Amino acid sequence: MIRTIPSAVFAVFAALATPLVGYSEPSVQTVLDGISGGQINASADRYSGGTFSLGAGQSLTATWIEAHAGLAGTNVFGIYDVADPGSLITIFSGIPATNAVTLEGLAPGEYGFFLSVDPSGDPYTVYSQSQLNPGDTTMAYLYQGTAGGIDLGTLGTLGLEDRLVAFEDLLANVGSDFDYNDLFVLADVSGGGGTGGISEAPEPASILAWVVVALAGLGFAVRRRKQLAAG
Ligand SMILES: [Ca+2]
Ligand SMILES: [Ca+2]
Repeated sequence: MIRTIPSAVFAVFAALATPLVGYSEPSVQTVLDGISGGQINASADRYSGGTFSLGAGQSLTATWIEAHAGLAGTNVFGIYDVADPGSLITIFSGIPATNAVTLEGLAPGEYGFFLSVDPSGDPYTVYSQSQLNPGDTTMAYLYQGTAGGIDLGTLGTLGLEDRLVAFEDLLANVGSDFDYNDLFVLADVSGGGGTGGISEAPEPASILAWVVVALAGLGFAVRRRKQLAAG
């Protein structure tokens, strides 16, 4: 199923995605304030890396929020099975035309986020599990929601099982500024048997069974959250 993103919403993201030369980049806190209305503290609430869980029958809707990086146009974002970090599932390549993508049919288990970066013809991939990065460097801040859910407006609701991811794209050896505002993505876990996606044990299963079943608009994502909250 393909849904059309409401034009007004798309216009907002298109504006955010426009490269601006010489502008002053917003801090992680500024971005989070814009997303959550001040409900998330960039420092106190953050996890320095981490993962998320998918239970049986649960789906993941990833929403590309904004990026503040010179390489935003070529950075590749996705997820990987913690049991097999070499197997990457690409979700967004560069600045996507469609901001929200839903993945269904993923094997239950523990997943991490990756960002593939090519700063100078020497590409690399960094992971939300810091121990997978050179020098165990934290390259992603993760923000978890609450049982009641943090209202993120048009983006939906950040529940316990969901993650808001803030990536740093550059490693130290290529001149990183470690501002962690290079890409923001909301990972919204929904559906399934109401396990919350938290307690499922990691499973060494193949992730080959996944399929992209929908390119969902933001309205769709919001409805999914409301259904989950109601259920
Ligand atoms: Ca940046
Ligand atoms: Ca950066």
